[in-house]
Amino acid sequence: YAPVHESAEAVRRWLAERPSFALFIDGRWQASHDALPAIASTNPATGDLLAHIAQAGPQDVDAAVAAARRAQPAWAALSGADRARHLHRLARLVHKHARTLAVLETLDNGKPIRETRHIDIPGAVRHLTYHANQAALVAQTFPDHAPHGVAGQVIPWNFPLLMASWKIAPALACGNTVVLKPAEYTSLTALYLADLVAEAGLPAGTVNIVTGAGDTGAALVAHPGVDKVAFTGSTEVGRAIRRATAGSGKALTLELGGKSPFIVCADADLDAAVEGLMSAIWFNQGEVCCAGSRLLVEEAVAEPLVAKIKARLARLRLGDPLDRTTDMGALVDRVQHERVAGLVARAVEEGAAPWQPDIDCPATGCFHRPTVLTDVAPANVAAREEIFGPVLSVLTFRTDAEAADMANNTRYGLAGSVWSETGGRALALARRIKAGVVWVNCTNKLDAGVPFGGVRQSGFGREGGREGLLAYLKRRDRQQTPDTDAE
Ligand code: TXE
Repeated sequence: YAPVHESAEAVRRWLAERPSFALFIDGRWQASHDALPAIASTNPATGDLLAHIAQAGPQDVDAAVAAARRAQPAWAALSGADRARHLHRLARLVHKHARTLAVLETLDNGKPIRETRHIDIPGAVRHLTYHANQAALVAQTFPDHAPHGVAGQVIPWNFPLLMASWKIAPALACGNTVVLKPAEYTSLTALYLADLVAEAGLPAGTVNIVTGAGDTGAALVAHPGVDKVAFTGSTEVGRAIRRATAGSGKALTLELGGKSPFIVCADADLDAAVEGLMSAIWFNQGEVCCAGSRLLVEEAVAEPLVAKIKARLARLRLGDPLDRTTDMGALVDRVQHERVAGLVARAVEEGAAPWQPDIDCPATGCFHRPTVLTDVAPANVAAREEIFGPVLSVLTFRTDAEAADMANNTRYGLAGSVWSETGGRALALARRIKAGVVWVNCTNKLDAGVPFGGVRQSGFGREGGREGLLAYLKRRDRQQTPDTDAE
């Protein structure tokens, strides 16, 4: 392990070379034509300025989509083995730069270095590698399918590089080219990835990265040259994208918000459940789409479980994200920090009882103490709205039927988990939960080979595995040959 300060030095050098970033279009860095004001990217733990990133306007998006269109036929015409070689090269480069990328991600997002080193960056490598392997097999596995063409992809800020790889890897594996828009708070690792895309020798225009805020994303998804739109982010923006693409003939997948239930039965291993909760709601500061943000606990064990949660949180280390002993870092941005604090205040006004551990918390920066809300009524905002912060809402149930009803009493349906030492009971309860994935006696188990995605207002479409590949393919017309498709 390279010490954190050595990687931090590499990041400082990389940032110093480019205090302001251009756009990565057609295989090279290009200045924005639209000349919109740059966006200041800051470190949420300190408030320090990291860099200025360009805000792509309509002409820039146009140029990126045109480059992707030009590159797509040749990319699709490569053999699967050749596409695999390109993706493997990119995966190896991300692996080689993992230490630097981990520090960059931590500085830009605020999450602890332990997580970027062990989860975010290795996860991105795993995703690229898995899809490199799939690239070699796609034509064999899906002989009746062809790529959509150009994929326009918009991603959020909670797992910046990981989300970029979730989007780019399957699209490229299937023969699509890509225009990716990272989130405005956290574009730096995607820009670093652009350098690696160039170094890996991917054909110009295969991957284009346009930075900017919501307007840039809106211009991208509405662009007539985009054939497939993939979005991860808030339900509200997902709805706007669905409206904007309706009737356009574009393929669409949406991975949106959640309010996932974490159900603990009286016969559960409570200590294991507490550790599960640490991952479900306090990992990544709670900024996780599938966060187990609603604890539904059987009344008989509510008191001992909440006592154990509090004892565990009293040992949590909150603070400097670059410190390897830190468990929880800063929220991504001041706006999100205020949003979380505002929702907690509203929940308390509506009758919830708040509790926070008496642990050190930096006085400046976007830090929010882990919070447990008890006495949460089903109508309370904390039982209904995605808070996207380190805040657990506790509700109790008496029967499994009641637990299932409460679990499904939400507009979302992304994930859930059930904890019980009686296998049959856990599985029966799991089956009643309306969600894309339900874990039993574990949580947050994600893998490139396993489809992930939601139902209801958590979106539709799957990422990962066979279904994730199919999202980047369309059925070939019977008359079409593979050659005409590549023209
Ligand atoms: O999300 P947005 P925000 C939830 C979470 C969070 C809240 C607000 O509850 O507190 O949303 O976060 C781009 N057309 N999630 O405002 O706006 C935007 O630039 C196209 C949960 O940051 O959805 C960014 O790249 N794109 C979620 C991306 O959408 C648009 C993760 C996500 O930002 C756009 C993030 C538009 N009209 C937030 N407007 C999850 N489930 O993982 C914005 N964008």
